[in-house]
Amino acid sequence: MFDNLSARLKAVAEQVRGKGRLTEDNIAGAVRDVRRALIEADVALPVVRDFVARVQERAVGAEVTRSLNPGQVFIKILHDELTTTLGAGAGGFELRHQPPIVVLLAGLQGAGKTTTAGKLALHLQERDGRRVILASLDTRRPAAMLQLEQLAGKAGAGFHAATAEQSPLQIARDAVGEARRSQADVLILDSAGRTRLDDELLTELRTIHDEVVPQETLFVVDSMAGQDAVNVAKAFGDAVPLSGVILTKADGDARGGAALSVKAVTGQPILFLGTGEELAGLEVFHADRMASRILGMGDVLSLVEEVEQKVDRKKAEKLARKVRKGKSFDLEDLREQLEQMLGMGGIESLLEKLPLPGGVNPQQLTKQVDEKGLRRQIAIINSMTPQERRFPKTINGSRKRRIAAGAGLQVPEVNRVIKQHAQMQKMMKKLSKGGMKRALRGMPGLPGG
Ligand SMILES: Nc1nc2c(ncn2[C@@H]2O[C@H](COP(=O)(O)OP(=O)(O)OP(=O)(O)O)[C@@H](O)[C@H]2O)c(=O)[nH]1
Ligand SMILES: [Mg+2]
Repeated sequence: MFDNLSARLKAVAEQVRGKGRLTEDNIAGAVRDVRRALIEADVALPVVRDFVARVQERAVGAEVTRSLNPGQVFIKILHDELTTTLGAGAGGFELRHQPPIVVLLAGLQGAGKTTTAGKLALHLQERDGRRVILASLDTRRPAAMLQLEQLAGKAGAGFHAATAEQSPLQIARDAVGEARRSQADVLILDSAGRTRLDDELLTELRTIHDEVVPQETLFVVDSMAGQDAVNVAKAFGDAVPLSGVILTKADGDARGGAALSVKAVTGQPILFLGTGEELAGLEVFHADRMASRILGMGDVLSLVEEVEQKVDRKKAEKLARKVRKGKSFDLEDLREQLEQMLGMGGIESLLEKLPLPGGVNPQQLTKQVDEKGLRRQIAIINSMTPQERRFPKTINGSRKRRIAAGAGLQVPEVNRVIKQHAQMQKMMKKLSKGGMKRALRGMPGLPGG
């Protein structure tokens, strides 16, 4: 998401940075480029108008022209305004209400409600240690209940069983009863979607809402919806009081129009981003971090959090201890590191959060890191005996041929793994003398990078 907008805004920022002084003339040019970039990103027109007016006002004001470094000030203004437009404040939601907290998900058909219900359940259980029950109010699509039940199983959450003969209202009522009886912390209600916005859907939603009075009514919207999201959001917001937005499919190549428009229209912040089809594909949304990412300033905070979540902390600490004690880093350790890199999945999503220099495209970088390569290296290490992994020096020519054959690869690839390991071992030795502990905490060595 935001790839194109990001490239355009970075280019504007670059231009402004190049100017020794800002005049009203070149500010006007930059502001015009910003407007064009937003329109191309399919941001709703009123939002574009507001945004540009605020940037213009601040840029021609003393803020920029009198400062020593106008380029940086201009970027800061863009950053501030992007943050405001995306909805300042931290994402996620409050869990301070009296349990069971009822969360109602609403949105168009295919927006990602059911998937998001599963993701939220996993998130709440794993990150916040809450006990979650899922219930499907979708009595129209035959497979809908089964879909949610399976996701509940994967997420390790409870599931409220119902039948398609019951009314959505009845199911919602029963589910609240079950959540109370079983002392669940959170009940997530997944509602039915519709291809077109119709009154029947909205009336049903309002009835359910009025009956169960959820603490959170979240509008789930596909980021590909662009500024169309505005009309849909309005209609849903008129029917029920929304308390937040979840933007799905942010991993796709959406231009970002929905993300930048939806806060202005609903008045409610984006709380989470859906970033993939799997249950782990959910990120807490932070407007300021996203603004930094768009402007190429990197989102190092999110990166650190992601790595911390995905890396097996115990293993990382074990390795840190081992290296600290001066024990050698063997091929078993290398394999663990490679496996963790694979486990992090979507290396692209990590790269996107790094402050890469202008013109560097995370997608291209990802191609160079290729996961197949990682898998091949792991296969080679798997093909070794435990003894060989512990003492790589014993691996002679005939052993190399055996290892290569075992992995279905060539000897030069075995050599590469052994050489890479030797280099890492050297680096680890150096580190073990210096401030090793901090370097390794929560961060796997990135071999071969
Ligand atoms: N890439 C990607 N795909 C997603 C994401 N969220 C949902 N999907 C996919 O979008 C499709 C629709 O998702 P559902 O969760 O069934 O959508 P829904 O809103 O429940 O649909 P209805 O119940 O039919 O209204 C599925 O193929 C999901 O895998 C996401 O964040 N990223
Ligand atoms: Mg669904």
